[in-house]
Amino acid sequence: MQLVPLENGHMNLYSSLADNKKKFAVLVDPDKYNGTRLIDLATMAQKAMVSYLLVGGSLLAEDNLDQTLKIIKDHSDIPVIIFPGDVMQINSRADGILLLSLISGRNPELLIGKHVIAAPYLKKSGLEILPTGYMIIDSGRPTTASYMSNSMPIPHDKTEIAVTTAMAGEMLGFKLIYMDGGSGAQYSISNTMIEKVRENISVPLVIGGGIRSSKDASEKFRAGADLIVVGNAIEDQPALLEQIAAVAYTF
Ligand code: 1GP
Repeated sequence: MQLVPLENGHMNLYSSLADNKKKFAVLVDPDKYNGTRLIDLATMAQKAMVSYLLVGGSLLAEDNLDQTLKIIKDHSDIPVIIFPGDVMQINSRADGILLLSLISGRNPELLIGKHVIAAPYLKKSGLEILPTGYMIIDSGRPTTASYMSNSMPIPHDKTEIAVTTAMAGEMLGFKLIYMDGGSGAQYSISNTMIEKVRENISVPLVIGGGIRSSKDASEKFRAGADLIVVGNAIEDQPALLEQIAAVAYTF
């Protein structure tokens, strides 16, 4: 993948995200990968030409983010995007950060409060900021994301709520819409919901949570996802990484 370097040396992630090609990101939870396991993952991701590595988590119990980013950067040149669960997860070793506003919820801290606290640090970080309308969709069981956000997810079958929320997010100026079942979701977001949201917005659509096979990934791409994010299934079965990367390149 060809990325355009910016003046500050970081890559222009948004242009790559919006180029209408299907993308695949592996979610790296710093609590779950370290040492050889992380090196193996970075090496495998490099070989399979994974589009991005997303690093972060709704709750990090270990203080491993910096070391995780360092190891990844030492072993691959895949663009790294922070997927922050908190303002503490800002780190200049990455290339960019999803600046998430939880538009599915009504918790003001996650809509704007944390962003005000983070803004000066983000400005200094040199990270490319990706303003993201983040939507948690109920996917069968409470997840860390749904619990930690202190907000109610959009019900799995309420497609019209997802559509109108995503539309409002785009109108408010978010550059990406990320619909997430949450890490470890029981089932992934329905293809119908993805199709309808895709029909009604024009910014890139990110889908994650509960994707456990290349067949699942393929269905989500076909329904209209531009970027698929997979975490848990690859932690359990690393070989899936190559299979899903291959699927993304068939579109
Ligand atoms: C969670 O979308 C990501 O925020 C990935 O979820 O770990 O279930 O793949 P999984």
